[in-house]
Amino acid sequence: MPQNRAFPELPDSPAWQALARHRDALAGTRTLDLFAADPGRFDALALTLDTDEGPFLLDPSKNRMTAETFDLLCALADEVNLAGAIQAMFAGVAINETENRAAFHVALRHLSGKPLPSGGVDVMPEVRKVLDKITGFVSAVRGGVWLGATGRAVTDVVNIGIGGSDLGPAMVVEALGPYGREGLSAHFVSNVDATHMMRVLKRLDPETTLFIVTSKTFTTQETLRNARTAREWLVKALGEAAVAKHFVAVSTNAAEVAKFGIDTVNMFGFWDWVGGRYSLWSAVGLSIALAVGMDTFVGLLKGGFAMDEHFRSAPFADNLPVALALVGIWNGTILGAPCHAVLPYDQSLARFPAFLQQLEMESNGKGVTLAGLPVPTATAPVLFGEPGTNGQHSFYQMLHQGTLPVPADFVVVARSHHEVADHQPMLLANALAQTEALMRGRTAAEAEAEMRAKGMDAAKAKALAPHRAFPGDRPSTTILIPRLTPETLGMLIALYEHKVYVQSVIWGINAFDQWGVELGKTLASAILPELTSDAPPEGHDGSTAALIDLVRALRGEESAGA
Ligand code: G6Q
Repeated sequence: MPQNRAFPELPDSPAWQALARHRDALAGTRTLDLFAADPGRFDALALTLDTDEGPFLLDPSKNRMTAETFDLLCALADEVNLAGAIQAMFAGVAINETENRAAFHVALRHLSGKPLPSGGVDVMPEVRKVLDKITGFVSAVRGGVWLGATGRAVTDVVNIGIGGSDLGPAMVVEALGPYGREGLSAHFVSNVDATHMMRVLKRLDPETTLFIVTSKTFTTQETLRNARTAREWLVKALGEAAVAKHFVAVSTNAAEVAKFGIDTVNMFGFWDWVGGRYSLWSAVGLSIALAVGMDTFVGLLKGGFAMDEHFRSAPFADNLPVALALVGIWNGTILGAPCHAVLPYDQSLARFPAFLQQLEMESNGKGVTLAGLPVPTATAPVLFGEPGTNGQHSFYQMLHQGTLPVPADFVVVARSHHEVADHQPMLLANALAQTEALMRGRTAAEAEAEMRAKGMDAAKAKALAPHRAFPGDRPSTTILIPRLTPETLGMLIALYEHKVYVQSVIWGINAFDQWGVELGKTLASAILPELTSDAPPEGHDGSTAALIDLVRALRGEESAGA
């Protein structure tokens, strides 16, 4: 971390204050020195979880932290009763307090066969009923039994949804690409910008296309607009009667599904205790199951379940989600890093950072505690990322030499589904080298000596040295996955879900609501009719009123000229 930044003030509790003192004591220490002082550092700090493919490993040792740091962070977890919060989650307690409901996504992948009650009612029979319905439907579609209105089998599935009803399934379908089947493609349309829909429809044949309208509420403006456009496209080609064979719904709102014109026999339900961004494990994952098959979808659930069992039972010191969360608290809240990069070294995980943007920033981008008071610490950092090695040729410059500290998670996959020539060793070498370079850095003297050794004249080498120096000591965590399978992907997603929950408990905030998305929606509803009206826009600030006028004028010119 750049050393010239002032550390944030921390709350006045014993655990936070102990961490503040520890932080000050560690301030002059470099992570590399910690390795030099303790040859057993990696073994002491790295955590693993067994999988069929080999160990799933979390290595936090390249963060400026010691075993004592973790002990103090665990004391903080005890101070906020994290153990009780984890228990509450698995007991189906209404931990989403502002909406008075459970956040019970763990039930969706609870494969033990045992009951899992929430509010005294075992939810598993309902969960299994929907899973059975999905299994039957997937088998009918993939087996060519479910046919379109003209008797042809489905070749393309289009998920129409947005936010939590899009990002998870889209990310997983891409991640599990190697498990997909020739002849059945999944597409995702989310943006209300017609360009998104049109680009997808252009490639499709209505006779062989199945639309899944995925919306928990079935009132989401963007999704309903897109669904109507898709419906019009289909009806134009095949007639009204075709809708029944080409549209299914995933929702909790049967009345609105019926109103849209989808027979609720073809609706796959879920429950209010499934939050949008935690819903890919539910019927919201129908597009996943169709794209990669039911066995693969169940494999994903198994991976999530394995991480759940670990999370609820492992002591904090050995607990991967807890450790990942504590590293984030240390780097962000305690050392003051405002950003966080997630860098998957696997092209299949290209959408993982986008998925995490929602998971982390919508869950924990909050400024008010559960008690309605201002949060006294920093909460969710700005999260961004791109797959390596592409990111290296883009924004890594800032990670290495910028003035803002950016702790990073390197998600590294050892064995590829495409072991072609030496692509994979090259990818892996880059991943490991980046983590090493970020920590090690290079002094100006080293840079100068290197240039001199290559024959550069002394004055030029001296002048260039500050530009070619790297401060180093930039924190990173490596998550090493043996191979990206349904199970290990499920583990990875659940790892981050639980990380987010742990952090929310430490910050005292609700990870499961998203009131911050409401205001913009309300104002958009007010502006929409104004864009097509002649009346002067009312009740807006000067900028918004002028922009409304200008947009009207520009669009008027456009239609006049069309
Ligand atoms: C996720 C959010 C949000 C939601 C979308 C779509 O946690 O709640 O992203 O998923 O707004 O909502 P619907 O599924 O109701 O259309």
